[in-house]
Amino acid sequence: MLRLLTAGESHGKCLIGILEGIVANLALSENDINKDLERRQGGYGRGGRMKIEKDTVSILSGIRKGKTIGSPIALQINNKSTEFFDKSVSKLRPGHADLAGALKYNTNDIRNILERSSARETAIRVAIGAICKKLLSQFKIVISSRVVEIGGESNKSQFKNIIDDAKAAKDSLGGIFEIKVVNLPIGLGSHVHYDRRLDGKLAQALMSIQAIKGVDVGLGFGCAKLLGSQVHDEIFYEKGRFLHKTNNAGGLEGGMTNGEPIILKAAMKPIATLVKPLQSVDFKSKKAARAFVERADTCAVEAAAVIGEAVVAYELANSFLEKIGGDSIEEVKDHFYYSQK
Ligand code: EPS
Repeated sequence: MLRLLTAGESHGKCLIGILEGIVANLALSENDINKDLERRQGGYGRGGRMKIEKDTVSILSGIRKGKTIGSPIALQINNKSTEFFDKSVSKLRPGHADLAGALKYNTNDIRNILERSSARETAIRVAIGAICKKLLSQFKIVISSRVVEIGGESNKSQFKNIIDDAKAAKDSLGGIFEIKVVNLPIGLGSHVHYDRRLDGKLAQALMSIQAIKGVDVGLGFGCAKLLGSQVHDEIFYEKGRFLHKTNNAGGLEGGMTNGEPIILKAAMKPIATLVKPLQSVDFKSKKAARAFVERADTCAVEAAAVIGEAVVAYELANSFLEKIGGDSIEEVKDHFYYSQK
């Protein structure tokens, strides 16, 4: 079983992650992680911050001679942009954690809230996810993502144009991304108790990404419009194995993997910091004010897709280790091949 804790503020010194429960003897380098960190920083529509940061990870513990040793893996990503950390903020930003966070944590300084609620935190979750992907790749399990829609537009050739238009209007855009996972064994997760259902865990993981407002599994909301005969995937037995020829269930039935690819979609709201700020209130004076703005991305759906891969990787690695078990990669492989006979 895996455990994970992250710490760090957007403009503080660094982001920290500790991943506990990764088996011993898994080959792992900083480069395995840096590839995904670079992908997360990309995508058309990012703002000035991504020109400042060049995220690379330091592995502080858990690795010797290029392999995991079974102990907790501690990771660090340094922030370059730390210049705002001591500057106070009082103008609430609609769509952010600012209002509820300031009331809840009893502060007049919105920066106490915005620093941790920022999506900057996802850099360390992507680093953790890269380790989980490396583990899953030993079993040919591959996680990929694609952007499906930006601002309601699904024609990929138009993405750049509509992002340019939103930027020119000092506005922002959201969209939809899809996560696909192939080669999963049957039976990860369980139907026996609500908190063991894998679809629920994956939905929570995706919803935990900043700005995600909806998650679909397979046909998702589309199921509700159709007849049962149009939705449920018929079962076949061919060449010694059970299979489905359609995948409306998105690879998950009864809270368990059913052997087909997992297909998940997540809807991201437009970036909440607007360069042309919305009407709001100054938290200290209670007077009407325009929302606070320092810097902002126009659109970050491509980055969110990479983050989606990472949070799904963590949940799947956890469910995989729970089912297959073992303390070293050799032991997990033995258990896995035995379980697949
Ligand atoms: C974010 C605001 C922006 C984004 C940031 C998330 O940062 P800044 O205020 O420093 O310009 O760039 O995302 C990242 C730093 C990142 O690494 O993805 C926010 O308010 O959530």
